[in-house]
Amino acid sequence: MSSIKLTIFVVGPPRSGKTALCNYLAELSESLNSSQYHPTEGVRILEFERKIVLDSKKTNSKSKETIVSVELWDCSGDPKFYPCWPAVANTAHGAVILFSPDSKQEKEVETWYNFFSFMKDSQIAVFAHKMMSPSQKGAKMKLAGKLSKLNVTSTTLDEQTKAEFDTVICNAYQAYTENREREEQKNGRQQHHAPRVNIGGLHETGIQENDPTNSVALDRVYDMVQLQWDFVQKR
Ligand SMILES: Nc1nc2c(ncn2[C@@H]2O[C@H](COP(=O)(O)OP(=O)(O)OP(=O)(O)O)[C@@H](O)[C@H]2O)c(=O)[nH]1
Ligand SMILES: [Mg+2]
Repeated sequence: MSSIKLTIFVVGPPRSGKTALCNYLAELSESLNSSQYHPTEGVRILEFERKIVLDSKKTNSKSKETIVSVELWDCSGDPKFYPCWPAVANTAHGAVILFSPDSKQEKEVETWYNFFSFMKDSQIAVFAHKMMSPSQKGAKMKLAGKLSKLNVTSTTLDEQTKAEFDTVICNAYQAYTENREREEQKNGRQQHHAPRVNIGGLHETGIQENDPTNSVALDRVYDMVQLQWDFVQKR
């Protein structure tokens, strides 16, 4: 059992296949048999573990294989929820932006990309998702303008997509450990201040894994999201 839990957001336009992808990654096979469309209301959170292989040069660690707990946020693509995302997006360690390559959705992709602008580009994967197996699956493509610096992978529901997802987890893990090391150094310099709970900036708090304040902070984030959704739905 890993002591590290990474929060990964799966976002993108409505009906692009986010829920189907999340169910596939979490191996919820029963729900894969349903072809009915049920729009996600707000967010669903799925928890599972993935075994990843870390680049030992990047992590300064001897062990190459590690198991991480993943908290996957399957977000609604409906724009009515846009006002909620700034309040919670910065609890993410990584993000997958999914869109349908047959529709003109670059504007939506850019909107979602902007919610995660605090991250390195390596922590964000963009999947051009096809419901039917694309002829060139796994192929890299490019978007225009500001998004041209991002690698876009052509995906469908298959093992190759799981491997692309694992790359996001590895990059998220690396960013997480770098952040933690930086915080530890800073805390060392500041003569060990007590961990601070800072909603909307968990990664900058110096909170340790298994620290109960961490889950208290998360509970408060969830409460805040609930309040925001209630507000949006009443409008
Ligand atoms: N056959 C097949 N159907 C898919 C695939 N991905 C999605 N679908 C179907 O497409 C429809 C929409 O998929 P969802 O995964 O619910 O879309 P979503 O992006 O979560 O949509 P919102 O929650 O509204 O944002 C559903 O009927 C799914 O069953 C896929 O890879 N293969
Ligand atoms: Mg959905």
